[in-house]
Amino acid sequence: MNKLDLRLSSERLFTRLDTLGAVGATPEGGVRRLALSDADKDGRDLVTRWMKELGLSVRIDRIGNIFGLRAGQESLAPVMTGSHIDTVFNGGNLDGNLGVLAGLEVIETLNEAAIETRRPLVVAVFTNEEGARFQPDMMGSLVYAGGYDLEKALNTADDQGVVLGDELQRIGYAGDMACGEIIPSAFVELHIEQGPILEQEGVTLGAVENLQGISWTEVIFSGQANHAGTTPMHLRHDAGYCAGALASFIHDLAKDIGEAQVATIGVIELEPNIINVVPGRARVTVDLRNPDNARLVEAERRLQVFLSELAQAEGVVVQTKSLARFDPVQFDHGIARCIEENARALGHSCRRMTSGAGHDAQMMSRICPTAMIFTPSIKGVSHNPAEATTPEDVMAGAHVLLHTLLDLTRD
Ligand code: HGY
Ligand code: MN
Ligand code: MN
Repeated sequence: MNKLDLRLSSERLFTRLDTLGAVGATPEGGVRRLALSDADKDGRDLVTRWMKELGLSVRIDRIGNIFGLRAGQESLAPVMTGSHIDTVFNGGNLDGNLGVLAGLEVIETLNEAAIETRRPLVVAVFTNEEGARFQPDMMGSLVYAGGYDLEKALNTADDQGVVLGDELQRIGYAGDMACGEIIPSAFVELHIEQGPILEQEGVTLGAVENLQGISWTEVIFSGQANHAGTTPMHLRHDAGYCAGALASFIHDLAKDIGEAQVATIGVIELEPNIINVVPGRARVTVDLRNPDNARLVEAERRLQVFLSELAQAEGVVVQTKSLARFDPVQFDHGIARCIEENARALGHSCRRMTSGAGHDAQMMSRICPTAMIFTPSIKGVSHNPAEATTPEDVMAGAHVLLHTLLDLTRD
């Protein structure tokens, strides 16, 4: 079969993307489907309905991961694709959704063409990839891959004290399948790049061969709330100042370590958060990433030294808690090459890439050969309602996914 003969339906794929994107739509044109929220439930219900309409048998595991299974001619370990449908607080419509819905479009196209595959195919929807509500991120795939204790995950509380396991029960996705029951022969995830490289270089697709290390830390500064007018500067124990000093420090730290090091203060919460009160307490989150683990460890070490010196100087108590720590990951070279070859056979430019973002694929690489396909992000923007990719690039990625999955089912 000539690869160009088998065509996915862009109309179906974009209709599904738009329909799912309307679930949890925000006034700013973004999407808010925080993990295990009502909107996430509605999104899950929609996707599982589509899976059943496509004749997939749907299984749900104990952390709420969803699997749509298409039988193969032989009962072998399946080839798996998929991603996530939970979002950040005001995210875009492609992050995660593209990987899940392109997987369903592949299934529908194979059904229409009455193509049976040697190996079964599975489309997965992993729970809580974003970690926006419950940490760590990539939680569902991490538990699935045996990297995180299921009970610990089920007992995780969000910042309102709501427990993950209770939410799974409430939305009806506390499944009975054991986590890790289906060990795929290979896992391939289609995802938007969420960065500027492909667009800047004018390259259509990325064959992702590795993914950087991630370190999430929660920092609590406990000082002394006091009057903003009567408290002399030398008598203050100002948690608000400490939060600001930390933000400035990690910005400079990233520049000092250089190259691929990135550092982000995503959350600063001050108490009592009143104009005329010196903050007595501050909660700050630090996101450090580097593809080189030794440099990431160095960044973490320097952060801790800075915090203890700051505590000393300002007379505040500092508590830190690791929210996530993942080493850099190498993907499967053979699958990355297969992605590249399919891209070129379909007439698309393609380059090897490192992923700056975390993905479910990084967890699945713990249990099976894994790689990713990236499509460009316009202006490199993501985790933002402005997140976008041209329809041509979306379809280029989806067709490379189709043929890469077909190749892998023949192995
Ligand atoms: O944090 C990440 O990189 C992913 O979007 N969860
Ligand atoms: Mn994602
Ligand atoms: Mn994301």
